[in-house]
Amino acid sequence: MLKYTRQSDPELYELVVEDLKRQENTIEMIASESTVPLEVMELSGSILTNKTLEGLPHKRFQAGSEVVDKIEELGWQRAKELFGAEHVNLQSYSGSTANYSVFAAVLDPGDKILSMRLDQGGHLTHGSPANWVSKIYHHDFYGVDPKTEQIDYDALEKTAKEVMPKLIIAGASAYPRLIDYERMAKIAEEVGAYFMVDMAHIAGLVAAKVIPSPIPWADFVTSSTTKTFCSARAGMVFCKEKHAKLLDRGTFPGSLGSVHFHTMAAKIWSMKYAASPEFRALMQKVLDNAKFMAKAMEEEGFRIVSGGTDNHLMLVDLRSKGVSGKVFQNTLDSIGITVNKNQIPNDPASPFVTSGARIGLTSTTQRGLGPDELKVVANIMRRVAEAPEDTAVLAACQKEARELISAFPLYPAGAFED
Ligand code: DSN
Repeated sequence: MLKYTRQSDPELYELVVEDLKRQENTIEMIASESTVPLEVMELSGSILTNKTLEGLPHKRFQAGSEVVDKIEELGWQRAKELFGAEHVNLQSYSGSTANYSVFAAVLDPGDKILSMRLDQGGHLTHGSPANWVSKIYHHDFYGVDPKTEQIDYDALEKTAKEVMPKLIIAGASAYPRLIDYERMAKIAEEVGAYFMVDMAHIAGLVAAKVIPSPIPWADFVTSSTTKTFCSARAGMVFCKEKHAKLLDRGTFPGSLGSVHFHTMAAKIWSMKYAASPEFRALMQKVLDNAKFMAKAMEEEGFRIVSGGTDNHLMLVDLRSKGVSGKVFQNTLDSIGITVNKNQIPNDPASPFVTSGARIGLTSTTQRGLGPDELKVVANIMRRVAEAPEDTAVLAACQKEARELISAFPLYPAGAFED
């Protein structure tokens, strides 16, 4: 692995090896993570990083584009076929810049956006006061019903009719339920708003057709290509053909510069992989494992926000255990399980402390963990939550976690031999 860096910069090389070991020894349950196939890693580090170009195929601003034009066009073909979309732009560097491309495409400063509140499951780039987007556009928010902890569509509709936003955003980073895209599209149509879905977390599940797709309902669908799509650290945006020019201009020159062909190639490889029966089976297992894990956590005395999950993640309310999300995350990390602290709806605790944790099943499912192992993980989580300062309990949990994960290699043996 990294045979040139090993020679020229051993200090940096050793740190990368250290993180490989950490990844190998960790039960990875951060919902936005996945383990990329070796081809994704290979292409992300390929010679395509050398090419500087702006613009679209056959309309570039620099020379030497004849090969990468073919690559980008291959990507369009695969992406449109995989997701059943009319138009795609594959130039986004991430899920965040995918969102910025759409804002640049359809919004003017001061325009109104209606999106899900961050502390109810939404995303920073959808209008959190902490994000620069909130300085440019006016934001109103919808959230979840306090009883069901699922999106309150009636309240959303009422707010949309009062506010008359130019853009309504669906999609979240911590929402475990399916979203009613049809209803939201109708609301958007009634108030004359564009409808955008950020499917960053669920793109792999959508590609595998194991949950419903937002593509038929939305004007724009944005995504990162990490997370359940299990590909490069990059993004993509789909839209209806009638918005194609707007989107392409919003991407370049609207919000991005030159194209990252190395990560684009990795995404394009993943479009082929995501169409395979193997990927479909993997995504079905992710769903099954998430449902199983939610039940296992309930059996260990945790409350699952909204009573379960329909996707790859769940939100766990930790209050019954008297532990904060911050302590739960840090203590689990110390014994080799990674999750992230997360606010639960109407959380009395701050985002830095939180009363909840978000747990995702993509990475563990990729490694091969199933119900037998997840039952053990849920049991470890209970013991850690109930005794986060008991060093004997933590030592026993660390040993069990390490033994469990060591039976499931991160990558095949010899994958990184030179
Ligand atoms: N959006 C953040 C998350 O869901 O974890 C980072 O990708």
